[in-house]
Amino acid sequence: MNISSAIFDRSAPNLASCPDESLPEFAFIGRSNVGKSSLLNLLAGKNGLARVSPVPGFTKLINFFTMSKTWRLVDLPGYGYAEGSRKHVSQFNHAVANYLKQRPNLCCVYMLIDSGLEPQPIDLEFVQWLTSNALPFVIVFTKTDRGTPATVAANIAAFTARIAGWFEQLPEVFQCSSMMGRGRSELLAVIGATLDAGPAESEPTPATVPLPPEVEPPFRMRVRAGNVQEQNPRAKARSKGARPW
Ligand SMILES: Nc1nc2c(ncn2[C@@H]2O[C@H](COP(=O)(O)OP(=O)(O)OP(=O)(O)O)[C@@H](O)[C@H]2O)c(=O)[nH]1
Ligand SMILES: [Mg+2]
Repeated sequence: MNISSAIFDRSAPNLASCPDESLPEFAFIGRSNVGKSSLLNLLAGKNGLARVSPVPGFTKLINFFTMSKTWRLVDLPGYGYAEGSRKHVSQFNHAVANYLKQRPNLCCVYMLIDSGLEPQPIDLEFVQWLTSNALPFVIVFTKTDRGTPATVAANIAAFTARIAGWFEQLPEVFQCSSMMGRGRSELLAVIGATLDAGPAESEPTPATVPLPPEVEPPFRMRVRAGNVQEQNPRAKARSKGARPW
């Protein structure tokens, strides 16, 4: 897929500040420091478009980039890293959750996972949250240049084994290394196929089985978003000791 232009549109602190809903959007989510902004730059073909940093928690707003004047890449703040006041952390988690759940032109979420790590509970929980919210997503294992091919393959196999029972058909799984430029064409093909197919084809992979009760929503992100009590009165008790994000 050819990208004729890649332009920063805006940084939004909340859903109300996002641009209009006229263009299809593809968003990057994952733990802080997993490589979301780097992957956005790789796909856009423009280093420095999104700001990259070794410091976790660097991206703090919802950042929109318009590609070829016809679709957008969206760089989201990561989860799993809390800096600053609880209020601040809660506010931007609220913004991310709102964006993911309420943006009608969001076509696909790239769920990024560090290929150098064994399955992390927080990533498994996030896959569950995406699934619970019926969001269309693909899984992208990042930083494949860092580990040996055997370690990368073992971590990917372990993660997919953990989530396999939740789906009739697993979400698509990709590998990438922004440092080595790996994975670009495969990930752009996801966008190309979605744009070609139109909205009807971008349905999420449905979960086949109800998620296990102990991991059903309220997901911690919802707890942080502060809207869970109406849905589940046990949420407040559960949120005690939850990760601060
Ligand atoms: N070795 C290697 N390092 C990478 C790769 N992708 C990103 N990095 C490094 O990982 C660090 C974090 O990258 P970012 O792209 O800023 O990560 P992020 O997910 O946007 O992080 P937050 O905005 O903090 O959530 C930076 O030091 C990058 O240079 C990769 O493919 N390989
Ligand atoms: Mg970032």
